[in-house]
Amino acid sequence: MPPDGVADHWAGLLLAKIEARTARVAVIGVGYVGLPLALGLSRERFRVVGFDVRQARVDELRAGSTGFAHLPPDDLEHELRCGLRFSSDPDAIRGCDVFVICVPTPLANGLPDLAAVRAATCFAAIGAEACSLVCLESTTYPGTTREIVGAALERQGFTIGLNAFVAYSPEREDPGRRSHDVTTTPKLVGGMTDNCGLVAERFYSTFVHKVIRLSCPESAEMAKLMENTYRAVNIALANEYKAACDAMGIDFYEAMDAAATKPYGFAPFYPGPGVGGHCIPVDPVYLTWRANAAGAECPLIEAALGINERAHERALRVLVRELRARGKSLHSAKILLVGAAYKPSVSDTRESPFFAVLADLLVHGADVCYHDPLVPALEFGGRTYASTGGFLNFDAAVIVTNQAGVDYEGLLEVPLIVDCRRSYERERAGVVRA
Ligand code: SAJ
Repeated sequence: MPPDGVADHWAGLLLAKIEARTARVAVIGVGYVGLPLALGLSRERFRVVGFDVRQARVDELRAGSTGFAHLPPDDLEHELRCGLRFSSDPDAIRGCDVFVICVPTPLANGLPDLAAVRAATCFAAIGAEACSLVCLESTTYPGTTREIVGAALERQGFTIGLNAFVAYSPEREDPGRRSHDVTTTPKLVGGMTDNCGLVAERFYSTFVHKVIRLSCPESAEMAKLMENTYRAVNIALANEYKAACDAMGIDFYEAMDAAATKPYGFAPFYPGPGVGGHCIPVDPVYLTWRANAAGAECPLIEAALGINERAHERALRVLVRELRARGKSLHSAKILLVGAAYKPSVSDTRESPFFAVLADLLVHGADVCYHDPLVPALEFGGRTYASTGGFLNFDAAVIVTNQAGVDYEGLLEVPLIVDCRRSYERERAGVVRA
């Protein structure tokens, strides 16, 4: 029987399948967001197909490899044995009852690039048959769900809120975090209609402990952008504090740690040579782009993004100053960069500030190597670099990311270390904080 409060025939049928766990669910995009979601749904005994356009990704998952250092294979291997499937064939998701879209939303030439969202939406709209729920999880600007997902389903002949249900529910996946996972992180849901919101809320409530329903997709889209823009602006503020503290001869870290003892109204952020990942440097641009298009200026957000983009210059300044103090120049100096990943305990190098620092050093004629236990090799400027094992014979090292698994005591072999991440809790000979 359809649950009470749901008048419509199709919504009731879909809810009944969701409640009974007989609903077939397609997760479109099985990367660092889609894979944990597919595993969580499979654990809840839904029949799940993980869809990805990359055949190599499908093959990797079918072979039981998550492809991420922070996601061990055990869970995947178990769910594969329980029926979790992966495919790159659109026919594999035809007729699914629920489609969840978890594809990248990068920038292209500094502007929002929704090509993957449009393609995934087409797969869902074509795959949807009698009645389906389609949820977009990718971080994007307000209006995307309605203008792209809702419109695509309407072009297929569906009536949103009657025989197709569309909602936005931002992903809150934090790679490497141990304190929360997909089931314990509160989930926002905003439906295009009341029925859409209800169906989406009931769907997520089957495996997420706390689901917060909003009045529309735009509120949920904006909430997500607020979350990540908050981080970008506060990281920029930390970078500005650091520069001011250096100029005044104040220990930034002592002052920030002290301010962080305030039990309310404050959250600590720390400086670095830049902001990496595919969230924090990117998501605020989705906000400013849409706000500007609507006639609103965002000078604070844009200034913050500029501060973060230039933060690598501070690391270079300190390195040049300290080499000069030792009678050396950057030209032909042997420099070791430590930490290529965009943050500790991950192997992801997307948008990592490592590349800005590397470019600076190469432009100045330095001979550069890198060390990152989680990033065995990388490409830059048409050249392949492999992570070095030893620390001998370097003039200086620059710690870009305080990556896990680095032998920081052994690194002290290097006569000069420019530490951009407070990798050493107390002052050490040869270590200069940038
Ligand atoms: N960073 C700083 N100083 C800081 C914090 C971060 O320079 O005080 C740098 C990091 O080194 C990194 C970049 O910013 O290069 C982004 O770091 P992040 O800690 O924000 O990590 P992300 O990009 O993985 O952000 C994710 C986001 N999760 C989702 O979007 C679901 C973000 O919303 C989370 O708040 C964040 O993880 C988290 O809290 O760890």
